[in-house]
Amino acid sequence: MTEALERAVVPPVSDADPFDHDILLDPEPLHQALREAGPVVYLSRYDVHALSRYEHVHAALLDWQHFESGAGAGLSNFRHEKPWRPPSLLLEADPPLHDAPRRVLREVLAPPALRGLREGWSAVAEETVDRVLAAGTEFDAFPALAEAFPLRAFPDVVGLGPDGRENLLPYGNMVFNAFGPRNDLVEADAPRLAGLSAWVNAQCQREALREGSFGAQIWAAADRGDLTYEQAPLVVRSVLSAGFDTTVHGLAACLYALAAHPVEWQRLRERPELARVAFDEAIRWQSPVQTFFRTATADVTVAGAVIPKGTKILMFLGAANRDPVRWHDPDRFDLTRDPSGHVGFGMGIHQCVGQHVARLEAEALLSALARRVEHLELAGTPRRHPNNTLRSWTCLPLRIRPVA
Ligand code: PQP
Repeated sequence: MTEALERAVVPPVSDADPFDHDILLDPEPLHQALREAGPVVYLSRYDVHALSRYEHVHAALLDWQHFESGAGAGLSNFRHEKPWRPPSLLLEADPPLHDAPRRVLREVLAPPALRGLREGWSAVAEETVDRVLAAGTEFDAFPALAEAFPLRAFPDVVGLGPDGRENLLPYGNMVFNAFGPRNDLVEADAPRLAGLSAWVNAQCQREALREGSFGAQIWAAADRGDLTYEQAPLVVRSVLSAGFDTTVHGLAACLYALAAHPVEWQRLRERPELARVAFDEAIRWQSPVQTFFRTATADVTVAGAVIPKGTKILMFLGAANRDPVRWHDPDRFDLTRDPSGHVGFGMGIHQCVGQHVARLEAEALLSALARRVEHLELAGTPRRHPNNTLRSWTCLPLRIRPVA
């Protein structure tokens, strides 16, 4: 035996199903068990290796040369299985193909490009909060705030017409289920797949997008030769796939965190400039995007364990974001900590290109709420909705005391 083989570590095996409903609804016990079992755990049900400690998730996200996205960011391996739709030029691509679409979208969604949105979004947020307050002191914040605000703020900016916007969230829900195994959640989406895809694909066409909008700017990049005309609609599709459910459930996570921690709500009211920290801490604490896969481009050794070439690696972002080795008192939602470095937006070349949009939405909504609401608390048990990737919500009952 060679020395290298003698030193190879055989990773522990788990038959847990991370995509089981009960685990999707309450993933922390599995996360803890996986982190404690070892840096690499073999998940026998899916024939994949899992990473759940911060150090190893972080390192894998940075190492795109060994952990590729081009074979799909879900369980399905695009080298062997036909993807359910043409692969994303951003999420499901590697350099060099990834570079041009990424550069174009980064410029469209960059902080300077978003500056002009702040005032309008603050007004939309105030109006959204006012409507809620007019209706009483107890309400379901999931539809009334977490869904309502992004759907009022972002579709116009993307350039969508008025019709069919009710398809946005179901389409995203389907996209995020599709990264998981072909389980009951994917089956449940199947009847709507063709209809939702047809609507989304139609909105990606140049004629469907308002002049000057983000969508139009993506097409203008094709006019400049920064993208091909075949690529432009797919980059718009990425915005439609990624831009709605993510912020809806991210905002829901943030509202839940603040309602469940009244002391932190007071802190935010006293220092409204903490809105962005509150959002990032909520992203760390809840990890709205729970998991993504990569594929090994070679036999890759992680902490002594060999992950065979061509196999999938499941990265538990939510587990890394609560790794006690990286975070002090990780289960605590705490506005006095510095949450930067969390992997809730990923890390490395695929790190969320929409994160500035998400933060601006959160800042607008939280600021409007903090100005008008003195006290915030849960008025009942929040309900989650299982999704193979997104930590999703369906009901978030809140009780508030408005500012006198
Ligand atoms: C979490 C891109 C990004 C964004 C796509 C696509 C879909 C989802 C996401 C995941 N995503 N934040 O279709 O290009």
